[in-house]
Amino acid sequence: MTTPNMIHLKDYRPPAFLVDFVDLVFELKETDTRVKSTLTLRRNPAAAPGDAATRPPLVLDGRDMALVSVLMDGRPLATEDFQVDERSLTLPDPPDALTLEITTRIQPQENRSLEGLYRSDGMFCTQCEAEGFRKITYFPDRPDVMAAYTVTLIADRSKYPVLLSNGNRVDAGELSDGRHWVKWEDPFKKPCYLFALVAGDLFCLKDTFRTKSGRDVRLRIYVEHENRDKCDYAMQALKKAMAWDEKTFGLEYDLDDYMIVAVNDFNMGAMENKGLNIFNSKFVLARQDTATDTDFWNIDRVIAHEYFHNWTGNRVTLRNWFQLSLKEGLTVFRDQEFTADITSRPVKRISDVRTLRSFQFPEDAGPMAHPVRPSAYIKMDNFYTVTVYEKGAEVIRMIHRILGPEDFRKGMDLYFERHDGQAVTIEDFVGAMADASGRDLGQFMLWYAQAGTPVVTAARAYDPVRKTYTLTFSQFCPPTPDAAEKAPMHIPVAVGLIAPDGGDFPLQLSGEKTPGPTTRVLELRKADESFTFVNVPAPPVPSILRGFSAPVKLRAGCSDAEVRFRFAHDSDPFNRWDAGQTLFAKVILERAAEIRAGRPPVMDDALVAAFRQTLLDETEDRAFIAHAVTLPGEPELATLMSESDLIDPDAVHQARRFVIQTLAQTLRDDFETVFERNRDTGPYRVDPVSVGRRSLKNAALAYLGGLETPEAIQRLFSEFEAADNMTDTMAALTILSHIPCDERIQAIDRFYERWRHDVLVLDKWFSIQAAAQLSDTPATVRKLLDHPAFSIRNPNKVRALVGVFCSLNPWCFHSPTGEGYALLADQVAALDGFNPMIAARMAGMFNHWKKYEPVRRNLMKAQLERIKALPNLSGNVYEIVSKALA
Ligand code: 0A1
Ligand code: ZN
Repeated sequence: MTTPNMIHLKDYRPPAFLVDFVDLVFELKETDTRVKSTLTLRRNPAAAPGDAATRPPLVLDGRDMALVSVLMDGRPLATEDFQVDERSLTLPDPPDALTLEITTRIQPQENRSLEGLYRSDGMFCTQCEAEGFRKITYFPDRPDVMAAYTVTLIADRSKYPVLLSNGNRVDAGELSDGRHWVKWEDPFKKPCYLFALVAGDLFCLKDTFRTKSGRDVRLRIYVEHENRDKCDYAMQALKKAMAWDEKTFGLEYDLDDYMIVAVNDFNMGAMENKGLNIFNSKFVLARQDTATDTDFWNIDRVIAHEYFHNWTGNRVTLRNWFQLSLKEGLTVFRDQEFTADITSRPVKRISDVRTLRSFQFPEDAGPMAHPVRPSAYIKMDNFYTVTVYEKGAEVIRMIHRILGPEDFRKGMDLYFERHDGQAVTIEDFVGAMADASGRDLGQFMLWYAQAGTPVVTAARAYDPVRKTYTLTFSQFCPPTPDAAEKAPMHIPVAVGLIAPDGGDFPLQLSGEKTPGPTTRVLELRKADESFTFVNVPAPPVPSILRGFSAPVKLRAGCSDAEVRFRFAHDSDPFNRWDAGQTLFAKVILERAAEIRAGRPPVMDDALVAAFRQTLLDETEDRAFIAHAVTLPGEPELATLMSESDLIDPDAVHQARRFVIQTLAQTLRDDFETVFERNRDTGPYRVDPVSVGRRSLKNAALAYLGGLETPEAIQRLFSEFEAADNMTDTMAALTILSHIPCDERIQAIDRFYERWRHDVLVLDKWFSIQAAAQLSDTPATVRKLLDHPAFSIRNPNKVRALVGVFCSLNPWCFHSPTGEGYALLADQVAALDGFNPMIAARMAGMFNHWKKYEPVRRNLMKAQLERIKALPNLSGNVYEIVSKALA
């Protein structure tokens, strides 16, 4: 194959033509949809004009469709006046202002890529971000071309009674042949990636929201009729998000209608199309018996995320795709804050950092490492990453921390005041923050330009005579494929000093007249830097990087005793949790080393004591305790192991199991106590207290189940049978799924029988089996690929079975037989023919092959080479595997 083209940020040029108005008419038919697009275009005054000979042509993007006709200013174009190829339609010498009427034909029924216009179950829907609009009609498909749209949808009335597009419904009518039509108008200029349409026979849940200025917004959630009783929670989530954005950022909704449609076939989580969000049904549909606590909170999170995009993404959009984190990092930060406010702030922080460390840190240390603002891509779809989203949110969080909440809010206000209605860059955002606060964020911009996770080392010195305490930091950012040398960054490090009695010392930096608060943000800017605190009466235990104030790896050089002390006393809940994780990881990796050396592992008694103290702490939030007694997962442990050694998934797995079982045996009575104490007999509710109780109860159950005794198995089975909600059902079933026994098989079968008609619940059924830590899991997953309820066309199914197996069950995926690897490569090959985006996501699971011991490394390499040699490989997969192999 020919090597696909790289697109570079440095090559960005403003568009040669702007589009002011777009009128679209869709005649929707399953196999042959006709799209008539009327564009009002003019030369962009801001683009390089060129002279008569070099005036840029008008190039419209388009692919996978048939061109029926092109009219310019009402007259058919002669064939010599334009060119069409696989990727574009070009008018070499158009006038400075023109209208084009372009008619195309597309085949939604055949579209399995789930971008552009496609069918999901019985409905039509669209997905245009990033570059799907070009599969609908010829258009300058780039986010800096913003236009006002009118859209008319024509379809069979009985099959498609509901016809939706962006903005306001302005007109409708009947046709004589059983078809009807609806016309929509979106008054806000938008890039074409925010265009959407939906047609189907759908149930509609209605509500209203009164905005702070007193306008009533009509809220609508559209779902398939069978799901009508599963959308109430999503509606409440939407109203919470709308109220929160008004209160927190003063941002009000701008249209009279807000619509959400749930579809089963969707490549990502959801999409923020103006006024018409399209959602993966997994983030809309929930009932206590079908969805877990995590599912409910994910609905809050994703509904809020898409709603928040209306300002951060839609009203102010991107100049080019390199700026993706401008909308995504900022919107993730906003949804994180929302969740923190409606649930528990410390627990939310802990779970976000868990995600960051388990997925983003490895990405930043692997072949796909890229800055929060990438500088080049082959396929933009490959850059919807944890780096752009989650690290991007961390970068915003650091600005928030450096400026403080008031100045951050002023910066947001200034950003909207300056840029509403524009397509802008990350510089514009950071510039507004700098100007509103008077802070210099010049060096801070490196966070957007440098890939890799910085390592911050802290050394300390206490002077008992002067009563001073000096912290000396050094920072180093490891090389990544894009750059060997990195400059020092501007890193906010929140610090506290813990007194011997467990309380915090007030902090007074040398040069300050009076002591300040007990947590201070130190701003590192140099490779090496010291900060001295005065009036420190006794040697403290330092608590560094409180609240995980920067996405770095901290090396604080603390003794085990100091870390245990922080695990018991740190007033910062994040650092308290983190101290526990540090202890657990160390203990597990030491046991792994013993196992590899052929020595029997031995448990650390001090750790057991510290664990017990936390487990039984009744003063703390239960959700926090549940996190604090949950050991780091195998993926995170593998990453830690890779920092000093090659990864041995067997040793990691055995060591972690050994620690779990030892804790379970030693603290059995305590786990029983915690389990009983947190049984909730009241009605199911999704408030933070109830969720916390359930999570701690189920954490205790997991340890007790780990004993694998007949009584433990019986208990799990009866918990599974008795559960009145999906959280408890899944908790018991998950624990049982790792134990080879008849009850396991029975429970899995019963679950299937009960839920065989619910596609979303069946995803859980697939995931449970894919995540089971049993030696025959690779074979089971193979078999499940042929199960009638599995469909490789449905991304949720692929993620539930293949994705979960490869990313959440490393011990089985990395089976030294290589069956897991072959299975993944087969699926990549099968997917690439029709859904390259999902194929590339799956291919990315091989990214860390070089970090594994030689047997596995070679097996993975062979599969990567096999994929790379496939005929007609997509650009998406090519980009991933060629980087992995480089
Ligand atoms: N903007 C969406 C994410 C998204 C990206 C691409 C998609 O299709 C390929 C769909 C959704 C968000 O951040 O929620
Ligand atoms: Zn987003």
